[in-house]
Amino acid sequence: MHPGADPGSSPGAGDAPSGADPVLLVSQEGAVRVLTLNRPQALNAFTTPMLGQLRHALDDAAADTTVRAVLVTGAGRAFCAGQDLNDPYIKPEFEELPPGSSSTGTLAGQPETHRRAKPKDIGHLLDHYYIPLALRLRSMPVPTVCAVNGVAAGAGANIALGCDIVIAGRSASFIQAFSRIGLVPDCGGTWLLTRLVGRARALQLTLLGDKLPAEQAQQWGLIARCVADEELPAAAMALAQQLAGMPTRALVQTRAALDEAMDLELEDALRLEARLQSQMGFAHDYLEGTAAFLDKRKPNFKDR
Ligand code: T3D
Repeated sequence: MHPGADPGSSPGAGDAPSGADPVLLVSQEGAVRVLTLNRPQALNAFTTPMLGQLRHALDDAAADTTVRAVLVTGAGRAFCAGQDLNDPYIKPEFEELPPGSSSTGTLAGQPETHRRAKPKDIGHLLDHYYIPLALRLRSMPVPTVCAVNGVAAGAGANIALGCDIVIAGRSASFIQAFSRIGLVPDCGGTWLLTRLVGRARALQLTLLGDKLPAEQAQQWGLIARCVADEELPAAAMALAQQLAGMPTRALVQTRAALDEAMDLELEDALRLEARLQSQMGFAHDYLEGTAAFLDKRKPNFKDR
């Protein structure tokens, strides 16, 4: 697929051949849309078709008014190992040079040959797949939960951290794997990590590329919760169902206000809160929430 093509619209490397397991599973439990990354043989590493499908599935969830929360998780022993390094979009390619040319691009462990790397702008993958995906996730009109069921590396870690509430199994871990292969963090890692854990820890994670176990990730404030592996599916679903029963529009505006407040002076943050509170005050869910409290009954929230 070429940059600019509609992501997810045509098959490509890593896509499921017809009859094979789909690379993304989509299901619904009540008002919770569940999206499961499904390439367990490659630790759910992202291929371009998979990235396109994930984005389309988020678009569908956003457009479907029966959906009031989204739960993202992975099949098998990993959440996601980041970009599939075999994907032709980013895999380095070399061309042989005629004898006598100056040799470039020889890789360690390979015989000395005359070859050079073919120029390839791997940043296109970010422009056409990861940036739209990360922005889609952050602007979902419903709350998002990520159940990290195993290792989350590279873009896989940052897609997880881009969700509103991240809950991980005890055996899960987070790896900013980019520096290990000569890349810089992407998929929002620079923005998210500095906000979540501060500059010192963000630098430690991204420069060293070491594995951060889920328990430590929780202690650092990188994720919200860490539970026993066997409790993860039920705990993540309970969380998503709880969010789905809450006043969706107020939750989503809260996310937006928290993100914006990071870059605001106190007075501007106070004024933003007042503006949003005015809007919420006219909405159904505020009237319902206060009426239910006063009537001592369970509220029935509807706004999205
Ligand atoms: O500009 C751009 O567009 C670039 C965008 C980049 C975004 C990124 O995400 S860059 C970072 C890419 N990810 C990585 O570098 C992580 C690579 N994987 C690993 O380091 C390790 O697999 C893990 C630490 C995640 C897990 O290790 P372990 O020992 O539990 O599993 P394993 O044996 O390494 O992997 C199991 C299989 O999954 C294995 O295949 P095999 O040998 O059984 O056939 C392995 O090759 C495959 N796999 C794991 N990660 C990837 C992968 N295959 C393709 N791409 C992967 N990223």
